[in-house]
Order: sequence, then structure tokens, then C-alpha cells
Amino acid sequence: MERGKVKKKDRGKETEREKIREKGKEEKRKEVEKGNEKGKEEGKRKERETEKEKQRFKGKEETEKDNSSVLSKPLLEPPEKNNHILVLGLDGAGKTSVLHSLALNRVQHSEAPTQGFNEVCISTEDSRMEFLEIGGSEPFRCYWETYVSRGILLIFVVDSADHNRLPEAKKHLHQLIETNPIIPLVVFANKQDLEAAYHITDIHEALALSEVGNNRKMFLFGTQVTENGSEIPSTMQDAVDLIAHLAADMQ
Ligand code: G3D
Ligand code: MG
Repeated sequence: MERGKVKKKDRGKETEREKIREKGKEEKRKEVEKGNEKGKEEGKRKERETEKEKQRFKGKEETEKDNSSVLSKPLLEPPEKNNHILVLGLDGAGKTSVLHSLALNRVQHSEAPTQGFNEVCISTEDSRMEFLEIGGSEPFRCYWETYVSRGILLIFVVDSADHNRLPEAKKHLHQLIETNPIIPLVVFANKQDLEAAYHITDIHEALALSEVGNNRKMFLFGTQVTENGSEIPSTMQDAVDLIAHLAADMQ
């Protein structure tokens, strides 16, 4: 009897243990399912992230492609060719901004100072012009004279509002034109949008352009690069046409 009772008790305990084991298994199963769900969610999230990343990358690639339509090629080594249209002037005058705006036919400010050389190609209906900007800061100025002696046209850009540096700009400009007695000169009196900007007649005087030489073709334009994406002023469009003519004459 005792034993039977014990057995019954034992069986009871066994059933109890059985129930606990079952409950444990059930909970574990639920945990695993929950885990799987979480895993699936995590997987989906990662997929979404990768897709977003791909889209971002594609966007970046497209932006880069768009910018490359400017055909701007920053070079660290001096280029070999001789038939460049040179774009020179002190650092910060706006050489890159003007050049990119002319190439795109839309205002486009530069994003960083030019370190070295910057080649830009502009194609019009009947010509293809290769521009070479050389950095305007001290370490790059030693290249100016070398290139001006083999260039076909000199575009000299000045910041019309930077009154203090106009004498320095004038000194460099006159050294350059002495190096090449026939190269035509186009001066861009840039940043005309700024209140402090000198009018082009004052720039003509400040740069002593009357002393440039009677046998040389010389032109002066007021230019401005204002809001990114806006249309370039008509004076800048006229300047491109003139540059194309001058370059064709020199080829
Ligand atoms: P550089 O190539 O001659 O060194 P950048 O000059 O084209 O790099 O321009 C130098 C700075 O002047 C840039 O500003 C650029 O946005 C600004 N700039 C260029 N052209 C004009 C203009 O016509 N008007 C005004 N208001 N600003 C101009 P950050 O701020 O990038 O230095
Ligand atoms: Mg530059």
C-alpha cells in the first residue's frame, strides 16, 4: 500500500516534471520562433539598408558623372601640351568659378582652391577649347611664365573687390605679357556683384592696361559668379564667343 502510494506519488511527480519539461520546450520553441522572426526582421532591415546604400552610391556616382561633364581635370603634374588657353590670376580671384561657369553655361562656384593645374575643355558648335588654370598661390606661380610663353591666349582674372592686392596682380600681369609679346589678353574683372568691387574703368587703371602694348589684342570684361545654377551674365557668354574667335585665330 505504502509502496503503491509512493508509486502513485512518484507518478504524480513524473507527470508534473513532464508538464514542466513540455512547458519548457514550448517556451523554448516560442523563443526560437521569436528569434527567427527577429532574425528575419534584422535581415529585412539589412536588405533595406543595403538598398538605401546602393541608391546613395548610385546618386553619388551620378552626381560625379554630372560634374565630370564640366570636363574638369585636376592635374598635379604640369601638362605637356602647348595650345592651351591659360587662366591665371592671384589665388581667390575666381578663376575656377569663372571657368566652370563658362563650361556649364550656368553659375558654378569652385569647391576648393586649385592645387596645381586644372584642365577644362569647352566645346562650342564649331570649336573645342582647352583651358588650363594654374593655381594662383605662391608655389605655383613659377609655372606661369613657362606656360604663358607657349599658350595661345591669356585670361587674367582679378578680384575687383580686393583693392589691396590689385598692385600685386598688376605686377604679375605685366611680367606675364612681357614674356610673350603677342599673346592676346582677356582680363576678367571678377566679383562685380560685390559692393566693394571696382568698376571696370577703375580696374583698367589699377592694372595699367593702357600700357599693355598697341600690337596686342586686349579685352576687359566685368564678370560675376553669383548663385549656383543661375544663368551666367550675357557679358560672360559674349566673352566665350570672343575667346573662341581669338583662339581660332591663334591656332
Ligand atoms: P581661384 O580659382 O582664382 O583661386 P575660386 O578662385 O574660383 O576658387 O574662388 C575663390 C572664392 O571666391 C570662392 O569662395 C568663390 O565662390 C568666390 N567667388 C568666385 N567668383 C566670385 C564672384 O564673382 N562673386 C563672389 N561674390 N564670389 C566669387 P570660397 O568661399 O569658396 O572661398
Ligand atoms: Mg582655382
